[in-house]
Amino acid sequence: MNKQKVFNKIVKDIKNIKIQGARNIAKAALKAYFLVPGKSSKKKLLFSRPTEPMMKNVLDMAEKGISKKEILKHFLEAQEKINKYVFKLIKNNDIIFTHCHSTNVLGSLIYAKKKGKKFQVYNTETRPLFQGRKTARELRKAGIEVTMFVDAAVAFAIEKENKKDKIYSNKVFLGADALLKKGVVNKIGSKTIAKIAHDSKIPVYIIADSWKYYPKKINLEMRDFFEVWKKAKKLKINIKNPAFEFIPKKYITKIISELGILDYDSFLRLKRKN
Ligand code: RUB
Repeated sequence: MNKQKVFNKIVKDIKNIKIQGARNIAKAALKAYFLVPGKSSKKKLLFSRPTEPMMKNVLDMAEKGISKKEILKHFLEAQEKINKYVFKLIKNNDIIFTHCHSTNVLGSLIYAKKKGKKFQVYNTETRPLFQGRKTARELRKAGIEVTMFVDAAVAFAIEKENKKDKIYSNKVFLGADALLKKGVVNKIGSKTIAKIAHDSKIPVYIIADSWKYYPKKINLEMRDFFEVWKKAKKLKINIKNPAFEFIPKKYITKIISELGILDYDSFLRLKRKN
């Protein structure tokens, strides 16, 4: 395949969520950009998923002449630091609740398991595209006990009330697509999860590479109806399929990035200083 064809395939795979999650998207976009550099390539890539500031941040760096190797090195080093911070947070017998598929979350859970922590994970299916299945598979492959819930069972899995058998989660780990001034953006469903956890006094940790920070407003992607129900159009039924939502910082206990385990405002202060 020539370079342009590979570039087009990467754009298509990002758009169709074959390549998903902020870090995988940023890495793939970087690969595509170095195959076919230039303003129009950057525009096409950014258009493929409009709620991915880390993709924008790395493409800006590439445009300024920072090498691919240097950028990729950051991802690796950031994850190693995140793993060590998350390790400190996980206690034996924890039940950690997560949503969608986040490489920052998964990487740190797998690291903790390898280093001997004993915990289990509750996760959601993450409709309509079932990224939760990918999460469950990867966790199982690493030997972690996983229990999956339909998205509508979030309160059941998290709330403490009436749970004599103690099956509720005691920590929530969410990834992020964008780290904004007033909170974070992550997969649709994340706000409900964070609110329920907050109301039940269960800590909500955002686990994310700090390069997802973005000081401006971003658009929240609205995806096609057919991902939810192909027949809807024929039946004249409207479908709304928002991909992401905003989680206000009042629901966030701490953010864990390569900069440390910080409350959200301290993270912002540090990020601005950088
Ligand atoms: C993925 C998603 C992930 C973040 C973080 O959504 O919401 O939690 O992107 O991922 P989608 P990572 O499947 O629609 O891309 O930690 O891998 O950067």
